[in-house]
Amino acid sequence: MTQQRIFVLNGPNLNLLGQRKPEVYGTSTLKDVELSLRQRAQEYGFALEFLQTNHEGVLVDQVQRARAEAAGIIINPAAYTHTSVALHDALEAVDIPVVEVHLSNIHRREQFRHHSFVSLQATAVFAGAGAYGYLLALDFLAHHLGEDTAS
Ligand code: CA2
Repeated sequence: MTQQRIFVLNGPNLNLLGQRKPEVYGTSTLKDVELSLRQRAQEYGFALEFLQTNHEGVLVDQVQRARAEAAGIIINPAAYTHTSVALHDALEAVDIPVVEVHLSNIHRREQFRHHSFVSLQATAVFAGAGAYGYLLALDFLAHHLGEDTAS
């Protein structure tokens, strides 16, 4: 049986994770996040595609790819969360579960971060759990997709 593929998409500036603003975003680097996700994905038997980009169009392209190639999407769209109708529209066209992740609790922050275009299309949202939110997202997908066999 071919492994189910999960796309993990990260938006602008998340490559800086662990280098600045630890009081807001924690001390884990994006590489740390990727490694812990890969370990957990292996336990579930998922194949993981992990990407960070600073470009909105690249995120849209990857969401369109995921339509055909993935069983689920985990996405931290970073600042595009609050601005991108293009991402909203791309996600609207996918039939697979979409889990939105934010390291910080966007609802405790500035007003402009309270609205998410992505949440309108998300199956589930995790915000404020730090890097652990990505693992929660994967656990949720495993449960949602009926693959919850990790010990
Ligand atoms: O809390 C989150 O995960 C965010 O998606 C992070 C975005 C922010 O625009 C969203 O409102 C909430 C910012 C990502 C930038 O990450 C940095 C990490 C370290 C240093 C500077 C930026």
